[in-house]
Amino acid sequence: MTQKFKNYINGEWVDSVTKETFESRMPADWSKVIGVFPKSNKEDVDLAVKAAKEAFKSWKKVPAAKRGELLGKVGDIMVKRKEELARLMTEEMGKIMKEARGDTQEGIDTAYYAFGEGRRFFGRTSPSELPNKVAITFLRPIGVAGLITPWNFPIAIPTWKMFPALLSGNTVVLKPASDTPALATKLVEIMEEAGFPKGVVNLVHGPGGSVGNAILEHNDVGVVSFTGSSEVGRHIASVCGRTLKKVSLELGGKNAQIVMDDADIDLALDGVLFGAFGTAGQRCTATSRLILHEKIYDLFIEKLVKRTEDLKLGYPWDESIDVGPVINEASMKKILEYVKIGKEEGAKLVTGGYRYEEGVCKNGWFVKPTIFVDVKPKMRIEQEEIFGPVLSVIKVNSFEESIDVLNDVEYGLSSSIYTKNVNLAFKAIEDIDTGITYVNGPTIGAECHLPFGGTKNTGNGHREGGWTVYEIFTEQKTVYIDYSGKLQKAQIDISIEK
Ligand code: UN1
Repeated sequence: MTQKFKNYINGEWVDSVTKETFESRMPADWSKVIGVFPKSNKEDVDLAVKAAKEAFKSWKKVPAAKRGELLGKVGDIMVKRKEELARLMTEEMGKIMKEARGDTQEGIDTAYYAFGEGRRFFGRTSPSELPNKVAITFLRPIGVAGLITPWNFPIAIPTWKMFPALLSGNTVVLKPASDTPALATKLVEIMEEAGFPKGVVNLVHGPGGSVGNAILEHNDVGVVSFTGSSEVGRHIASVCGRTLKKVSLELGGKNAQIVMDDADIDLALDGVLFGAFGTAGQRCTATSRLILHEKIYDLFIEKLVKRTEDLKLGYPWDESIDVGPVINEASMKKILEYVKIGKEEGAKLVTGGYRYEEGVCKNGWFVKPTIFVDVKPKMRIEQEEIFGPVLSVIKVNSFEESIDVLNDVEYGLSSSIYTKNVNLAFKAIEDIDTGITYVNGPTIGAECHLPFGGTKNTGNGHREGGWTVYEIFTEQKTVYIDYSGKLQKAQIDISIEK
């Protein structure tokens, strides 16, 4: 019997108003249905926002330390259910078991960070420019937060947004990706078990076109946070511009790893294999370009191709597997379309480049890890986000050229340089225009307590993670307290009393 899932609105598990449904299936074996979910629309969003708006009245009054304690409890439950969540993630999203545990761990880390933040939800104090007067700032919640999350980190990213939003005193309406609704439901079940008051956390399943847009257009939603493509991000920003909502966007990437001629080659190889083919290349932070110094180019490629061909594809819940499927058929087709484009552009395909259908992989969306060499800057495969296991290798003859090539894309999320030369490492840190730079590490693997986000078309200037995500979900209140007992005029009473 196929499991039927529901929306969570005002503390109740409910069907959508229309009673329409959609399915979630396994990318590793498309014949298997994970469950059936409500295909919601604007009316469901209206109910969720109404509940969230009502709940906000009392939730904002709960002390931040107490809100944090609930999130700490969420972390504790996630620790207990880590294996179960990870296993479900291999089934519903398709990342391999080790990475699925990592994704869940990132959610646990985010919960405990928020727990701690509850006791250091600090404002500032400042002397006034006038005597006998002081100024204080407080962090305050915004109201209802509309959160639209992707499928590639189906536990971690909803926690990145929900936990700081809630700790800050907002209530939330979560619209998770339609490819991973069961995982979002499990997370909300855990939050229900932890004991959030009704209406504080709401979950509405369904398509971006109806549910997502209804959230963006709703007058009672005060802040929106979205992770996904730059194309959708532009649309979200324009609606939020028109409706004057605060909006935080985490969008595309075209991340590169540079390997200089003095680098530890085997270390750089381990890095690019993990960065390019981990999560089947479906991370915003994935390494999709490898920029090699000409002196090590041939040797590096020879070793890389061999190591890539050794990667094992199969069911992601099988612990011996290195690469799982991509998320769905449309995604696989898009990736294979880019392979075609790469060949037409004159890049040289040295391994992979096709759908892999051997053994257990026959019923899933598997793409053999793919490498193009002799890729030239400005080729489409070098510029556009592919979101799959496809790596473009570019040859350069100097450090300066490697930085120019790295920077010459519309995105600026993550980057990496392998070198033993400390001067080059620091120059790279200074000259690379991305939000994140790794030295002697791959482009993936950001930690939850540090700012996460990118420059240029990767976003609109906000940073999730760490302390910076709290800037997204709060308003500043500035308070002036005058204890002089007389009218003092700022900017006018400027003379110093003798
Ligand atoms: C993403 O792909 O949107 O840095 C998030 C990493 C992970 C998060 C990726 N911790 O690779």
